Amino acid sequence: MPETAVLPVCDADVFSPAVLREPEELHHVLRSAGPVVHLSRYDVHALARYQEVHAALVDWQHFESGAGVGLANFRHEKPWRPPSLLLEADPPRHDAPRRVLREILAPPALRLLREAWQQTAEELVEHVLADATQFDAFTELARAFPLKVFPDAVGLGPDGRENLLPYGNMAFNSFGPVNDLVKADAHRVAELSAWVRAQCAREALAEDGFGARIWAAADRGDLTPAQAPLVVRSLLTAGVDTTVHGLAACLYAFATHPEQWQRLRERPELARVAFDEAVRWQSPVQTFFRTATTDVTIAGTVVPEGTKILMFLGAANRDPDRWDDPDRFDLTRDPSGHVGFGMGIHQCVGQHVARLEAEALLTALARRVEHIELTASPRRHLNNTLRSWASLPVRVHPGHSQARFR
Ligand code: OVM
Repeated sequence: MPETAVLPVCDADVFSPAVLREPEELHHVLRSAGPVVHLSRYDVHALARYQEVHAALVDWQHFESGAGVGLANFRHEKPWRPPSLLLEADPPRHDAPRRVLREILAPPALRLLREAWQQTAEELVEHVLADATQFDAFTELARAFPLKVFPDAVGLGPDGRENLLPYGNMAFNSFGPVNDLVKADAHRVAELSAWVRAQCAREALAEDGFGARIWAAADRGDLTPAQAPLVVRSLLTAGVDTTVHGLAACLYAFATHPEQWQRLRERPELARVAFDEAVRWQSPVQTFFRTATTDVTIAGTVVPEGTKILMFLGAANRDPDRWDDPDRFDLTRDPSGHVGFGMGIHQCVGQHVARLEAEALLTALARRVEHIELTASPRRHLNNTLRSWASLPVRVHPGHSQARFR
């Protein structure tokens, strides 16, 4: 019989402000400690190496999502909202909602949006540059652009869109412990949830958006009428903050790696690779949990049935055993295989939407900007799950449009 491995223990608060602000040191400690680490403060197990994170992500039979993908165990604790039919469900319940949303957000279904989004990106960049060459790239670009295109694509009405980011921020905080970040927003849970719920109704949605297509799936019998609003809710929960902070990761990467910006300007078709490399490098979604469905052995350690397992996507995405020079943001590497969008049956269903947004914004910017640099330290916004931003002060040198862009 193989010897049982000694389980390393880490007593750090992995959701403390210091860790959320700068997680790299903790990631290094956890990867070095062993393939599985007990986090004594929360009594959960942690995976931070690429191999184990990847293996857990693709093994939904042993690592379930239905007990919640946050710290709270839905077997014992009442969730703060009805569980997501996608994120917080396992096969077979997960399958129909997933199939429906996958079709609606697949590349062929997005082709019609491409030109309009490119145009919107060109106008936004033009407008920002006309105003100033120094600005906040987080608020003016990374935050502004998704809000210009995504709510319209869903078919949301005009009122209350300012609730989208606060709702997403709340949802992503809710995967962590009930710390100060969660408490700070507690007074808005009812109001924001009610607004989101109202937007998910058929009557609230335009006739030609993602939302209407979800309701059409219910009309065809591919979803029940009770499932449709919850699938719309997934779009509103997972589709805004993620892309905002993903785009911010790109802009931060380029502002701090001028030679990579030159590479993108020379070859704008690298925009999509650049986005994936930025997602690998920053991992906008840092962590998710699973729950062990049986006693499960991970690298020689038996993890008991019912244990919450915290997967550090950001640590896996910089594991030196998987990536050469992992801390480098580098457009010449192949970032595919990163777990920033997860992996397996729950892998981000909106990733093609996110890539399309990134491609539009980055190419519009590359066309007009020769150089982008930080003018002050960027400010992080702290969230229990998202590696997020408050500001990204930059100066740009507008350049002449290059021939290859015309
Ligand atoms: C959801 C969902 C999916 C992915 C991420 C997420 C808040 C939510 O289905 O509601 O984060």
